[in-house]
Amino acid sequence: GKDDRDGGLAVDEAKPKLKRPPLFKVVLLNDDFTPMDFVVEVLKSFFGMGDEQATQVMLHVHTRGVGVCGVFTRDVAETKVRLVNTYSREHQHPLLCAMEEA
Ligand code: TYC
Repeated sequence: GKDDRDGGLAVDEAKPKLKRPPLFKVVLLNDDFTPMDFVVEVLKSFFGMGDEQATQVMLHVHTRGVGVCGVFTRDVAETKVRLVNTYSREHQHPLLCAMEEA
């Protein structure tokens, strides 16, 4: 009860449900073939980055192998991954986008 005689352990104690949703990192993977300019355009178009940040992230992926494009809820992350991979395939580039729980 709210007088806390039960220490908040009563089975009828309703906890306010304010849980934050799980978040997912959307990442780009490096490859040997996708042009750097194409990766920069993807980061600008699908992730709202400016020229400078997009170039930094692209170079990070190029040198480290993987890099974070952004952190989103599950549905948004899934949609970003699908849109980027479809766009890359349409342009005959092997660029891979993926998601992982943050
Ligand atoms: N490694 C590519 C090249 O040298 C560039 C590249 C960067 C490709 C990032 C994919 O996610 C990537 N042209």
